[in-house]
Amino acid sequence: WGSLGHITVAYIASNFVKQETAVYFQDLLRNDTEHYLAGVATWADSIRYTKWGRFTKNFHFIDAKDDPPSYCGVDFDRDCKEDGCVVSSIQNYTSQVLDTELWPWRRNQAAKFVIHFVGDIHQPLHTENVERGGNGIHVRFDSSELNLHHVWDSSIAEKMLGGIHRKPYEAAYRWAADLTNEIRSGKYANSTEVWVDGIDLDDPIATSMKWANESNAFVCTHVLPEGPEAIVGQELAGEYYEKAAPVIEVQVARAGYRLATWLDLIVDRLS
Ligand code: DCM
Ligand code: DCM
Ligand code: DCM
Ligand code: ZN
Ligand code: ZN
Repeated sequence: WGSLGHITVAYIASNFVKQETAVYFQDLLRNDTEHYLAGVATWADSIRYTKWGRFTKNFHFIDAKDDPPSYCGVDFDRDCKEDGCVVSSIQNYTSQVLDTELWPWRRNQAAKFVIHFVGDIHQPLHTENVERGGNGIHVRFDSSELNLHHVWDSSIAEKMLGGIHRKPYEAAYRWAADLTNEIRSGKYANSTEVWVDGIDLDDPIATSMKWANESNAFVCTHVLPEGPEAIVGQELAGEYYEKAAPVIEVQVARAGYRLATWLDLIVDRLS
């Protein structure tokens, strides 16, 4: 996701975590405001192009070698690269947050990675190999020439919220409040149990592979419904956008709610 998506996921999570969880992460992240998760949600993107942060560049996605739209599916052994992927990274950095023998700055950094990667795994194109997660597919969106990955990371969400925002934190805060209401008492209220069914802190790989497969299934149905060739050069801000918007919404909502549950499980384990 772009900044808007990540910050929204973080604000949703802060709306659902237990009080003890909020206190714990406010301490670890050294921020006792309501922005303690949102304020670090994009940090992992800010370091990936730096020299010291280069090793994390593959941690944001898993490249499923599937064949959309006829076959979708992620396979950990087939698709997670030697030096890691979003699934192995959720496991690795979760275990670092849980390891109280590590230096606080390491656990602080690990928490920031977990907050970010639980968001990314819910972006369908972060679970797809075709054209580097759609980065190599040129499309149009409200007449701008963009790549398909960017459209799913940012453009669709920005259009949903009425355009590109000068203040992403404020836009994200409001979007998170809306989605929080939908989760608490609106269209997602009956889904939350299923969203966290089987979530298991002792098996982060199985847990996040479930999230990855669910996300990747949208590549066949909504991202590339007619395959990678058919979408090249198409204008996506019309009918395509109308079908994609609810997918973005549910994926951001799920990511936020699951992140809250994951952080609760971490704090339960530590106390
Ligand atoms: N933030 C922002 N705009 C807001 C609220 C928060 O840019 N309306 C950002 C600034 C910091 C982080 O969130 O990166 C923490 O916010 P605060 O300065 O309120 O602790
Ligand atoms: N940090 C780091 N490398 C270090 C020491 C600290 O990446 N050798 C982390 C700690 C925080 C982040 O960088 O997560 C920014 O820290 P601060 O907010 O204290 O500047
Ligand atoms: N990305 C992805 N899958 C890939 C390569 C990249 O999901 N195989 C993502 C990471 C960034 C965006 O695409 O969100 C742009 O990546 P880069 O700048 O590395 O091309
Ligand atoms: Zn992306
Ligand atoms: Zn990312």
